[in-house]
Amino acid sequence: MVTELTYTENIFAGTRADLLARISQQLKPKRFKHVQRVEQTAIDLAKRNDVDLEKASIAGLVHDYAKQRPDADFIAAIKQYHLDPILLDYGNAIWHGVVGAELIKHELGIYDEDILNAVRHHTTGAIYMSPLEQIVYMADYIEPQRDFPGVDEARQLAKTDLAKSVAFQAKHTLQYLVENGKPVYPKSIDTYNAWVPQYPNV
Ligand code: DGI
Ligand code: FE
Ligand code: FE
Repeated sequence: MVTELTYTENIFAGTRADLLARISQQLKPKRFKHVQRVEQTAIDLAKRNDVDLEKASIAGLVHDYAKQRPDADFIAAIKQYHLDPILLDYGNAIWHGVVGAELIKHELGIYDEDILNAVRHHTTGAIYMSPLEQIVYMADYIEPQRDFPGVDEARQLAKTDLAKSVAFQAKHTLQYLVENGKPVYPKSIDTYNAWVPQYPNV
């Protein structure tokens, strides 16, 4: 069952349908469906963790807003908004969250810092993540179409112990990056150190 929240908090200047229309202009159909599944998963986790449902809905819907933007848009935004120039050494995988949050702020007029941080941190995690940030990080990882070894364990953990599930994702994603010889963004290592040793058996 799809939850279509009625927005009342004025976080976004429009209805949920208005927000969906803005996002659908940015994303191909497959990615647009993904963000709607992440929204629904985030709402479910928000209910379980007493987190604001409207924020979960908006954060889930916008988390990949910038995923299909050309590299030039991100490079321009890194310079225009004086973001850390180290970002220039990375690519879309890191930019669409960290830099995407600035595009969401300026293009969609969403200024809620908890939502913006949830977008900024949805790929790499962070040392500190609010409950909303943890929810978006996990919802993206476990939405119903995700299929990888361990996803069912991640889904179970996310429902019962959100912080422990964050540790699970941080550990397994770092393991995946190392095993595949991918560059590791330093903040991904910070996330690992901050979350995993508390749960050594995840
Ligand atoms: O945008 P999505 O595909 O929905 O999901 P995402 O934003 O969580 O991106 C997932 C990908 O990002 C996944 O293939 C792992 C990759 N990733 C996560 N941390 C890092 C990373 N890639 C690199 N190169 N470095 C990282 O630290
Ligand atoms: Fe993403
Ligand atoms: Fe995503």
